[in-house]
Amino acid sequence: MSADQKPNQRPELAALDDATVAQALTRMHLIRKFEEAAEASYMRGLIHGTMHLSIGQEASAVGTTLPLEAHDYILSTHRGHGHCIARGAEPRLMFAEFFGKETGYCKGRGGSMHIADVEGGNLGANGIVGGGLPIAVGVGMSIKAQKNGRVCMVFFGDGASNEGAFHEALNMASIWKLPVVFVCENNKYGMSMDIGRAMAVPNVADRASAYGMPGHCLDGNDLAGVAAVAKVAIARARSGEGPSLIECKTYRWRGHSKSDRNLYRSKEEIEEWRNQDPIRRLEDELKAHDRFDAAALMKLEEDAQRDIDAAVEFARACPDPDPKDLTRDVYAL
Ligand SMILES: Cc1ncc(C[n+]2csc(CCOP(=O)(O)OP(=O)(O)O)c2C)c(N)n1
Repeated sequence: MSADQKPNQRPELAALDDATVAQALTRMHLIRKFEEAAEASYMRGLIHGTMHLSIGQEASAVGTTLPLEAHDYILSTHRGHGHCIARGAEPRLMFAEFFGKETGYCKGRGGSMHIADVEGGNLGANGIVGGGLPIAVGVGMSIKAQKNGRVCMVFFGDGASNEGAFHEALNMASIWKLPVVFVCENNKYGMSMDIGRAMAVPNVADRASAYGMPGHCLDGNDLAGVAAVAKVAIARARSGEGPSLIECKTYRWRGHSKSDRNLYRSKEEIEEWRNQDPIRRLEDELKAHDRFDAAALMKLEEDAQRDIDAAVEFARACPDPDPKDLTRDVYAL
């Protein structure tokens, strides 16, 4: 039976065929397992510095990128592992980057916050909050000048939307009708700052009207709903009508970074959002409509876990960079 023949499904879910849903679910599992393995690696002293996990935000990363085409671009943030995987990055090359190995996406020189895979359409993550926004405007200008029909999707947080770069980027992208999709992952906090104390309007998406573009405020834990709206925004960008602003309301289950003691939010709040787990929500809906049975869903999860375990082993076994190559890719103009 094809997806659109299944009874009583929301149109957003019915629009996704089984192969697409399986791919989306696989990527959501890969993100979750990647983050869990990253956390475990940190605890075992395998990586240094810090990292920012996006457990709980999987539907936003996967749903928004699902309608992108292979030649489209994304730009990511400090909380970017999920965006890379959603765009199809190979976890073993990501772990190699994470562990600072020569085989990583950026030869181990970038680490967690600077994974780029230009050939795969990922123009890079960014440790500067809001840093991707003006870059997206530049990419949009380049796409427009080259008339190559591509789209650039840029991710940022609710905190970043209070920066000047956000407002300048949206304004310029709009007046020049650039093919950019702005995706705000509103996880309620910028470090420890609750969004209610940082913004004068209730929704980031409300700001779109000031820049003459559509603003979509979404349940960011609903994969199918996010994908449906992203599809509309991507089509608008590709057809030359200009940018859109999508706000995915979601939540990070973990602290901001490894130094976060989580003193600014309650256990009850965290528990409430854990009950809206985007992966389980999708699985429950698929089961309710007899699209996948429990065994098929379990297999997708187990396969993802196996891939992540193998990725960690691959990366651990890779050689460290040779100190004599320290300045190899350093240049000055
Ligand atoms: C320009 C800039 N200012 C401050 C910081 C320190 N900083 C890192 S992450 C962060 C919070 C970002 O919050 P948000 O944009 O909501 O993203 P989230 O961490 O919630 O995903 C801050 C203030 C930074 N990296 N860059």
